[in-house]
This record gives sequence, structure tokens and C-alpha cells, in this order.
Amino acid sequence: MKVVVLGGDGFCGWPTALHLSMQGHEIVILDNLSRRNIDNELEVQSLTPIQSISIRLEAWHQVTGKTITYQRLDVATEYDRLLQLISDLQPDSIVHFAEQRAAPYSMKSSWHKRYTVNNNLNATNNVLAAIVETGLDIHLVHLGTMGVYGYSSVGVRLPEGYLTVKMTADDGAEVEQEILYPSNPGSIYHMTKTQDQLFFAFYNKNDEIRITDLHQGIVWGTQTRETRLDDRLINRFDYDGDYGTVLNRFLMQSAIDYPLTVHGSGGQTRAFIHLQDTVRCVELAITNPPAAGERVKILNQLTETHRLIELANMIAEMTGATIEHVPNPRKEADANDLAAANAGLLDLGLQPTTLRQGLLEEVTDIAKRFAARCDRSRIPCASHWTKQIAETQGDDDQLTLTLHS
Ligand code: NAD
Ligand code: USQ
Repeated sequence: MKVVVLGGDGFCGWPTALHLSMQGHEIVILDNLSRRNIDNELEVQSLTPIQSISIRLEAWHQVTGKTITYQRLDVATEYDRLLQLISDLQPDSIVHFAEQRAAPYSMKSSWHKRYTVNNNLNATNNVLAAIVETGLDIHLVHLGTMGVYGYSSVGVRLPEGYLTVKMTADDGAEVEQEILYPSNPGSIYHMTKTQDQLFFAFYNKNDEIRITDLHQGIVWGTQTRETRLDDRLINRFDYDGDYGTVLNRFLMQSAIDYPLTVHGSGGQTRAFIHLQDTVRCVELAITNPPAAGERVKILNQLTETHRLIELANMIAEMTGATIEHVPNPRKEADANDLAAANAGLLDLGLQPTTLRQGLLEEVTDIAKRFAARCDRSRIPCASHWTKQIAETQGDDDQLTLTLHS
């Protein structure tokens, strides 16, 4: 298959591009390298020493004999070039990772809110509009988020995207309808993913585009079978207060004897998936497209759910790390339950990597190995969800606010 990977230089996109290339697919990466620029803005670097995209691609060719091509392109602003590229390449699938994905970054200031909305919504709409304009039958696979459902302890297992609701008609009859599960985003970033869902529903209804939306949980881990093949292929590892996600942060913190930063009580329950499973899920999605005319296929891409305090305790037991309950910079429920259906990907053949299997390996292979590259001053989460929270907790996020004011 010919596959275009939008955002193929990022944390999930890079290992996915390698995995699909290894499976024999022809891969073209389009990326504007905005994530690398955001590292410059935030004055932080990936814990792992990632190489430039050209060194990465050269290394892949040397190690495997396979070729991945790359073009620098902003999917959100360069519509004409995007259209031309899709028309010329005629891909079977487009995998769309090209969005600003950090909730704390999206909440730093009004500039960051507007950037995240402009970037993410225009990127998604541009891809969809371009697919329609080319007239090609291209399957779009999008990386969405479990966060679209919200974390409000509904007491039932969350379905895969759709909900059957019953309403009473004027004549008293009961009417059933299937709707998108009600959105309940917890950040501007998550809100863009709920809007993406509406774009997909509309273009699917109007233009019959084949779309798979993968509602992914928090990804943990760093390496995959392919990125381990050569040091020049190493994947990025974000540990800072904006881009570092909770489990990878805890693993890194334990490796450098930094107390595990549990927000509030740690009663928040979240969905998780290992990066190796992420790349496999995308492969399963592109090889199992919805049929022509089928509604948007929504799959929950998670393998386990955990309460944050349980994760922290597990890591503390394994490594001797200490735990610190820090004031929560976010506006979110202090505790919630979460259960979600994930039969779609399991039925397609996903065999989950469980948390206990990979945790220690991750601490020693990555976090300890590159500990010297960590800037401890970048660990605290300094993006507050509201002015009031910032005032109560002390807003030490002035640098970026000043840069963009
Ligand atoms: P990332 O920031 O590491 O990668 C995103 C890539 O897209 C970067 O290389 C960036 O330069 C590129 N990009 C962003 N905007 C672009 C644009 N306008 N044009 C071209 N390229 C652009 O993020 P990630 O962790 O790899 O996440 C990828 C996708 O998966 C995101 O959409 C995210 O919402 C989703 N996701 C990630 C996680 C996670 O835990 N990392 C969990 C669930 C869902
Ligand atoms: N948290 C801590 N301590 C920390 C960092 C975070 O307790 O040091 C808490 C947060 O308050 C939150 C939870 O951990 O309750 C998750 O935070 P996170 O930063 O790991 O994840 P989140 O902001 O939800 O975003 C990440 C990705 C995003 C993806 C989402 C999947 O950055 O792209 O969409 O996970 S999900 O959470 O399922 O919506």
C-alpha cells in the first residue's frame, strides 16, 4: 500500500512510519517540524537525542535498504501544495498525526489556545477537503483521543464512538437513534479532537470518504522494534511539564530520583497503551478500512486503564521512588472511574503489551541512560487551566506568556 503519514516526525508518527515501511508499505512523510520548533520555544529537548529527519531517513535506508521519502509541509496552511501532493502520490491511505497534541501547551495562554485551534482544525479540514477535491478513494486514519469522552464516571463501559439513545416522540412512541457519544473535552487540545469528529461525520455523510478515527489513550514507552535497530532512529521522549505524559514522566522521574509528581489525590483514572501497540493498531486500521459508504469507524485504542496513584505506587515499589502529591494545575475531577470497550482492535488481532512487562526496561534503557540530558527545571507543570488556579498556585509560566503577548 502507498501510505502518506502526516506528522511522521513526531513521537507516534515516526515509529509508525518505520513500522509500516518494515511491513512493506511505501511511505511518504509530510511534517512541518513544528514540534521541534516548540521544543525551541519551551527551551527543552527530548530526553533522547533525536536526529534530524534527513539523518533518520538515511539511517533507515542504510539499516534496512528501505526508502521513506519526506517533504516539509504545513498541512494547516499550505492547502495547494497538500492537494498537489495527494493528487500526484495517489495514496491508498493517509494517516493523520499532524496536530498540536499537548493539553498543557494548549492551555498556556490565549496565543496557545488560538494556535492549537487554528492548527488542528485547519489541518483536519484541509486533508478532508483535499481528498474530496482529488476525487480519489483514500482511506483516512486519524489519531484521536480517549479524552473526547471526558472523565465523568458514567458507571458504564464507554462504547466505541457511538451511543444508542431513546427519546419519546409527541405521540408517546419511543424513538431510537444512534448518535456520536456526547463530547466532554477537558482542554482546548481535547476540544479540537471533538471538533475533528464532526468534520469526519460530515465528510463521511456528504462525500462518503472512508474514515477510521482511533480514540487513543495515553501512550507510554519510547522505542519500538524498528527504532531500536540503530541509535540514529531513536524516538523522542518528552518529559517536560507541557509535553511529557504522565507515565513516561513518572518513569523518568524515578530514574533521576525526582519525586513522582501526582496531581492532587491521583484518583484520576486514564487509559493507556504502549507505543509498540500504537504502531500495530495503525497497521491494523490501514489494512482493515471501512467499506465504501460505511459510517466513520471509531475504535478505542487503549489496552488498560489505571488510577494515577496506583501507577505511582507500582513504580515506587519497583524503583524505590518517592511520591509527591502536588497541587493540580488542571481543572479536572480529582477522582473518576473509567472503563472503555476496545474489542474493535482486539478482534482485528491486537495483542496488548501490558504495563508490568515493559516498565522497568523503560526506566533502565531510556530514562537512566539519558538522565544526564534532563533539565530538572523543566519538570514542573506550569500551565494552569484558569487564572484563578494560576493565582492560587503561583504562575511561574511567564516566559512563554511574555513571548506571545
Ligand atoms: P507529536 O507532537 O510528537 O507529533 C505530531 C507531529 O505532527 C510533529 O512531528 C509535528 O511537527 C507535526 N505537525 C503538527 N502540526 C502540523 C502541521 N500543521 N503540518 C504538518 N505537520 C504538523 O505528537 P504525538 O504524540 O506523536 O501525537 C500524534 C497524534 O496522536 C496527535 O494527533 C495526538 O493527538 C494523538 N495522540 C497522542 C497521544 C500520546 O500520548 N502521545 C495519545 C493519544 C492521541
Ligand atoms: N498528571 C499527573 N502528574 C504529572 C502529569 C500529569 O498527575 O506529572 C495527570 C494529569 O493531571 C491528568 C493525567 O495525569 O489527570 C493525564 O495527563 P497526561 O499529560 O499524561 O495526558 P493528557 O493531558 O490527557 O494528554 C495525553 C496526550 C494527548 C492524548 C491524551 C490521551 O498528550 O495527546 O490525546 O493523553 S487521553 O488522556 O486518553 O485523553
